[in-house]
Amino acid sequence: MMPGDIQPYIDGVLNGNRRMLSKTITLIESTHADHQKKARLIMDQLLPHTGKAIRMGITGVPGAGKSTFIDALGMMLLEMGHKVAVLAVDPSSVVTGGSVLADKTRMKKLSIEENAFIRPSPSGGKLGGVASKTRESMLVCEAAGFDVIIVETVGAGQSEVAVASMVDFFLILMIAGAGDELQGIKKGVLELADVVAINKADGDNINRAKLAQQQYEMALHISAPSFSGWRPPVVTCSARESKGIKEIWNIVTDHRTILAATGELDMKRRQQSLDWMWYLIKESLTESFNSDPQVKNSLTKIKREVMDGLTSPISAAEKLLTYHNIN
Ligand SMILES: Nc1nc2c(ncn2[C@@H]2O[C@H](COP(=O)(O)OP(=O)(O)OP(=O)(O)O)[C@@H](O)[C@H]2O)c(=O)[nH]1
Ligand SMILES: [Mg+2]
Repeated sequence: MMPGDIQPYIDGVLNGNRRMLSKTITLIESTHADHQKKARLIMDQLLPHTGKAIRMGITGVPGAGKSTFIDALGMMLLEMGHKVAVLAVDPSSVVTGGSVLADKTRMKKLSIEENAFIRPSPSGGKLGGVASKTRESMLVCEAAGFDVIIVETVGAGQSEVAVASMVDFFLILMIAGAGDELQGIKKGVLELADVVAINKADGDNINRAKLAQQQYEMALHISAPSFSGWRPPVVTCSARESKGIKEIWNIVTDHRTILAATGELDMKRRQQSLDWMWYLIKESLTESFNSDPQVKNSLTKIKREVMDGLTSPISAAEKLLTYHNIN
C-alpha cells in the first residue's frame, strides 16, 4: 500500500470534507481485507487529531423518542455553534440488516443541516464488530471537526454496555409506562446512566412522567455514587416540544466540568481504551474458538455429557480448549 493512497482520505477528513468523511467510514465498515488495512493506516494518522469532542451515548426502549430527542438536542447545539455527528449501534442490524437510523426522516431538521452529520449503524456482522466500527467512526468524526458526538442505541440488551464504554456521558431516555416503571430496561443498564430522562412529559402525560421520575429517583438512590460523587439526576423532558432539552445539556456540561476537575474524565477515557483492547481480544478468541472445526464437532456431545454429569465441567473445558489449541 502506497501512502499516497490514503493521503486524500486523511487530508479530506482533516479539512472537514463530508464526502471524504463518508468514504473513510465506508472503508472502516468494509469487510474487505484491503479496505480494512487502508482504514487502519488512515486511523493511525487521524488518532492524534481526536479526543476533543464531547461523547454522549443515548439509549431507550423502541419508541422512547430517541430520534426526536436527538433532533431537538442537535438543533439546539448547532445554534450554540457546535458541530454534531450522530452515529448508531443497532443490535437489530446485526440480525436483520436493518438500522435504527436508516430512516433519516426521523431526524427531519438535523439531517439537512450543514454542520450535522448522521450515519446509520453498519449492518450485519457481530455486535462487537458493529460497535467497534461505530467507535472508530466516532474518532473519524472528531478528526473532521465535529465537537459533539451522539451515539444512539436501542435499549434491548448488550449494546448499551458497548456504547457506554465508548462515551463520556450516558443518557437513558424512558417513558412513563403502566405499572412497573422499570420494565423494559435491564437492571445493570440503569447503573450505566449519568442521567435518566423521562420523555414525553407533555399534554396529559405530564403527571405520569412526574410519577415515573419519582420511581426512578428511588431506584437510583440505592446505587453508589461514582468516584467524583456524581449521582445521576432524574429529569423529565418533551423532545417533541423541545422542553427540558437545555436543562439536560446543562447536566452534560456540569458532569464534564466535575469529571475534568477531578481528572476522572481522562482516567475514564484511558480505561475505556484499555477495556476496548481486551474486548476485541476476547471477541476474537471466542470467535476463533467457536469456529474451530473440532470444537464444533464435539461440542454437542460434550455439552450433553456435562449436563448429564458424565464429564465434569473442568475436564470438558480442558478438552475443548486442547482441541482448539492444537488446531
Ligand atoms: N408526545 C410526545 N411524543 C413524542 C415525544 N418524542 C417522541 N415522540 C413520538 O414517539 C414516537 C417515537 O419517536 P422516535 O423519536 O422515533 O423514537 P425512537 O426512540 O427513536 O424509536 P426507535 O428508533 O424505533 O427505537 C414518534 O411518533 C414521536 O413523534 C415527546 O416528547 N412527546
Ligand atoms: Mg430512532
